[in-house]
Amino acid sequence: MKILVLNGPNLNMLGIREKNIYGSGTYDDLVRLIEETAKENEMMVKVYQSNHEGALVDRIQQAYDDGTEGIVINPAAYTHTSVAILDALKAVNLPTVEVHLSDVSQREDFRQISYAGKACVKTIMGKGFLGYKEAMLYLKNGNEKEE
Ligand code: CA2
Repeated sequence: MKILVLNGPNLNMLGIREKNIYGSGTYDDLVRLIEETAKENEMMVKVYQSNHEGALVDRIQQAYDDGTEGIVINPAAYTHTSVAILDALKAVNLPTVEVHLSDVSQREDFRQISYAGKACVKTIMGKGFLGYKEAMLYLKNGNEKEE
């Protein structure tokens, strides 16, 4: 299975600040976990991070015709603002899992809306880096691993 993992703005700063919220692992540590998970589960993965909304939209559109079979996305702050990312996810119509490192449901009011989440088959939050692993396994196996 070929999947795309997308990360939005500031996630490249992981492990540098706000460790109390996002943990002490760096972005490189996260990419390593994603690549190891892919290898262990015979998946092909591309990982992409951008601080730019349009670049994320472009990468989602690219997934439409490059053989991608599923998307894991943490749109970061664009989660709560971006109709463009929502529309791109709807346009490509690939199974997509939304991941958040923190439990956004317990945070500020402005984080309570997720536009991207409206196009996702599942949302995983508050599990740190392991949320990405769970999302990848969900795309591969569906609910099977969750019981
Ligand atoms: O919990 C998540 O994964 C979030 O998507 C992270 C976003 C936030 O805007 C969402 O509401 C929830 C922020 C990512 C910023 O990451 C930083 C990493 C290090 C230092 C500062 C920010």
